[in-house]
Amino acid sequence: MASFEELMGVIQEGKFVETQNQVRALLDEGKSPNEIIQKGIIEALDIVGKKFSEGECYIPEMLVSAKASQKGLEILRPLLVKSGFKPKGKIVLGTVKGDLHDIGKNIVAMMFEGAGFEVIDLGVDVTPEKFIDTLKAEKAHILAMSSLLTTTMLSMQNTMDALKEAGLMGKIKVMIGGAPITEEFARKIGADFTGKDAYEAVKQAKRWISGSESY
Ligand code: B1M
Repeated sequence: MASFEELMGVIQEGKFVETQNQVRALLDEGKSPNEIIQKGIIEALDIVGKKFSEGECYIPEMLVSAKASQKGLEILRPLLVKSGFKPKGKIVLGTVKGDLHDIGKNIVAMMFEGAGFEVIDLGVDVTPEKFIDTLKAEKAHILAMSSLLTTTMLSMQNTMDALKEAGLMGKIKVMIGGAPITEEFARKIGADFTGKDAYEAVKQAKRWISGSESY
């Protein structure tokens, strides 16, 4: 029988096949993709992160756990991303310059897509220039930036400065997120919203696009 504890265990051990087997088994038992992400994948990575802070594990271990999580997410992706309906709005998304963490960003991307948005995912280590060029070329509605490191939060500030210079400030909505991001920081750099998780991010994007909040 599968359990969230089992899934967390195999992610921490970096076992790819077992991770996928546990995810499949949990789905078979009726667990939702969201529940599996929250109670299995994110919890497991939190433990790995704590161990890393306390010197109980090192980067290679963190990396294989991240890879195992991605293997699990591969199975959940098609279930989260429905297709065949008209996109509600266009979102340019990426992890900011200097930052290579992409698991949270990928979950946010899947949830946006599942909610009917068209997502242009620029990947990781995205420069302000790349964000701005893509926003212009794609005539996007929302800029969504992710950062997991306190050091790369500055790249968000730099992207906001580039947005102002490009004359796009106020014309598109800006959402930022990632573990170190606070509402205070978002206000300080002039972002419109900070999503504490993927669910919050989608809820806010829907509000903007539906016009229920000024846009
Ligand atoms: Co890194 N790492 N890491 N790491 N890593 C953290 C972030 C850290 C907290 C670990 C720790 O010390 N406890 C720490 C940061 C400390 C700090 O800055 N305060 C850290 C460090 C220090 C580093 C390195 C500097 C280590 C080194 O080299 N010495 C290095 C930096 C590399 C770089 O980016 N330049 C590094 C490297 C790595 C790996 C490559 C090994 C790997 C990443 C692999 C990958 O992403 N492909 C890794 C991992 C796995 C982690 C931890 C363990 C897990 C991150 C994760 O994926 N969490 C992490 C510890 C932790 O977070 N507990 C840690 C799960 C994910 C679903 O959550 O991304 O927060 P998260 O996303 C959430 C929300 O934040 C939100 O929604 C998501 C889903 O609910 N969200 C948004 C995210 N983006 C959003 C955007 C939105 C809205 C919501 O709108 C746009």
